[in-house]
Amino acid sequence: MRDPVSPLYGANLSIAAFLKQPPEWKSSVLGALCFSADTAESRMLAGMETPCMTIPMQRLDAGDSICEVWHGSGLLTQGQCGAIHYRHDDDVLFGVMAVDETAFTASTDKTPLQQATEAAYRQVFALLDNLHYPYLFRFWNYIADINAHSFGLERYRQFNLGRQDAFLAHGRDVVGNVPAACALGSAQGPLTIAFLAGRVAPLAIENPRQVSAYQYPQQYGPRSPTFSRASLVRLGQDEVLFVSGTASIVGHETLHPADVVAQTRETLANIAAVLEQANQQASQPGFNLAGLYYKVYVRHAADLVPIRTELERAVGAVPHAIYLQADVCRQDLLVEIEATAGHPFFMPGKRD
Ligand code: 3EB
Repeated sequence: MRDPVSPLYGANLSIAAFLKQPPEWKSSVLGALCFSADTAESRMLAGMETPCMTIPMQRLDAGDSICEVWHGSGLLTQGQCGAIHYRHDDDVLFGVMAVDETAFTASTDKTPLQQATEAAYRQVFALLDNLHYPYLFRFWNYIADINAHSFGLERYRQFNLGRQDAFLAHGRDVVGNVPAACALGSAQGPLTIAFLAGRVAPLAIENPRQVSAYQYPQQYGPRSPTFSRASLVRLGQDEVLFVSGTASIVGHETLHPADVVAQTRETLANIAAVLEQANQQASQPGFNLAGLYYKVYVRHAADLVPIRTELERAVGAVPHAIYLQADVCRQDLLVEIEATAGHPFFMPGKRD
């Protein structure tokens, strides 16, 4: 079970189990990201007071739906501001938003998705400025048809334009001190964004094997993606590490196109390198592959078994991992893996 003094911790459980938790348990929930919900579950989640984001991605390793639930501590306050639903305690704020890009019309210089992204991120930054949670720990980004091209540009690249413009508009750093993130493609649905922010600055961690994403060259799009490889957050005695979506990229290039096993190995070598950097900065170094809670985004469902086999081999045990079918933000990437570490996760009843 968790350390009872931990001010921020997560839990992974099915949506059915989440909905059935007692009120005392739910009262400390800041919010949740829910995957593989059926129609009835989506309706129930939408009716909850807690900010819950549903992402239309199929879970591959089990029939169950899955919720990543973040708990805070003490008195929680919730609210709604524009498209954002949020809940916070004294230290941490969790927010979710869904933005329909069809509400925007293409202008001469900005595509609808770019405008939707910029508007969404500007709303996040304005809210965090107003409520005094200025430091972003982590973003989750889900974009329909992420690899499709429109207006002469891949949609992920349109997203990167809007995201960076919002950072710049709010005077935020676009290199160095930037949050951890992931960006995945779903088959349909609005632009969906979740975030965790707080009142202490996290440490942004980079990977010496990789060019920082915010320094990717122009060949990957007119604007570089604005994220760090990981963020290390110190909250009281606890340290929580958010490892961004990680893929088979060395330097700035995709390695092992069309080889899912080699891509998974390279991805895990990247995560191991990020952990090594984190351990150099952590007050309690001890992050390791076996201690992570993984979310594995698999482009082709048929690749589940080889990816899972490689992850188990690298971890040396059965990892805490959830596998979801998703598109990854470069056409040649077959897998992307994100993770959380610290001692932040526990499972009510069972592990994973
Ligand atoms: C990469 O390393 C893979 O645009 O927010 C991973 C994590 C990736 C976050 C983002 C993109 C993002 O470039 C893709």
